[in-house]
This record gives sequence, C-alpha cells and structure tokens, in this order.
Amino acid sequence: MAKNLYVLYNLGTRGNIRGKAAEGFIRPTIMQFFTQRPVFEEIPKTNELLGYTDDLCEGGAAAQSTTPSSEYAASKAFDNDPLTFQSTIFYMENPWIRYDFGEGNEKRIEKYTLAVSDAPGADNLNMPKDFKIFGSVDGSSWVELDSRTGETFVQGPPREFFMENKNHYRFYRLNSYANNHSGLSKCIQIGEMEMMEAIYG
Ligand SMILES: [Ca+2]
Ligand SMILES: [Ca+2]
Repeated sequence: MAKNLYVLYNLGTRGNIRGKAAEGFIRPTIMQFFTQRPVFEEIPKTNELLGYTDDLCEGGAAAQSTTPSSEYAASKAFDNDPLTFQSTIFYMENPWIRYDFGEGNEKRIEKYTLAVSDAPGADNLNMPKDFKIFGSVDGSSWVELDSRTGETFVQGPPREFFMENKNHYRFYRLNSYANNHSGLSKCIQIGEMEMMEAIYG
C-alpha cells in the first residue's frame, strides 16, 4: 500500500495520470504522505506488565522438610489464617517448604509474599533470612528462580517479592539456608506464603 502511494505521488508530480491528475493533482505534503501511509508493519507486542493475580495457592498440597507436629504442618503457611504458622524441626538445618499446584495446574509464578504469623507465640526471627525459590515440573529436578540474602520480617502486612520466571511449574519450593536467629534455631516458621502470576498485556 505504501509503495502504491509513493508511485501515485511520483506520477502526480509529472502530471501523467488521468482523472484527478488532469483536474490538478495535489501533491501530498510530507506530513500527509506519512500520516496517510497505511500501517504495513505489525507493531510488536510490548508484553507490558499490567499487574498480578491474586494468591493462587488454593487446592494444592503443601509439604516441608521436617514437621515437629501436625499443629505446625506445611499447610499452615497456606491456610489463609494469619494466626497459624508452619514450623520445621527447631535444630534441623536447611529446611524447605514446598507447594504442589497439582498436575495440569502449572503456574508461572512471578510474585510471592511471606508473612510472619500474627499468633502471640510466633517468632519473626524464625522467618527465612537467606533463601532461594525453586520451580519444578516433576518434583525431582529443580530450577532456581530467586535468591535472597539478609531478609528480615516483622509482624504486619506480608512482604512482597518479585522474580522473573518464563516457565510454568507444578511445584515451587523455598529453601532456607539461615533464619534470623544466630543460635541453635535453624527452622523456618512462616505464617502465610502466597504466590501470584504476572498479567501481561
Ligand atoms: Ca493463601
Ligand atoms: Ca497460616
């Protein structure tokens, strides 16, 4: 289309075309030439980030490295109850917590939140300080998606974390390498963990 317009323009300047040219072809101004030019190139989609979904951790299955008692099961970090929290065994090193979205329910998680429990006995120093997030399609081979060090938490609104992730995974796992205790405690105690997908336009 643009090429045709260009040809018409050239013919017009020579006065060689019939019809309108005979009546006086008006040369388009440069601005008209460009503004009237049809768009012939698809403008690439910008993949603009529009926002994030709500928490998607519903209906899945939680697990963790060790559990002192059912009161502190991994599911307590995904029960939407700020007064409950999961816990791994106090002195066991390198604890982890995992969430399984289920087969056929893979998610491309690019945001997560972590919150200290509001329970009176909750210890914010048992939140993970140095940790990584991994994703997995099968629960056995894991891909590192995010790495954090020196993170601290206080009771109150959840802390938000953002990470780039180009793939859908069924499983997500948080591995803790240290909490904020300097003593014997190696456990993690998370009141609530949420995971969200990014929404692109
Ligand atoms: Ca939730
Ligand atoms: Ca909870």
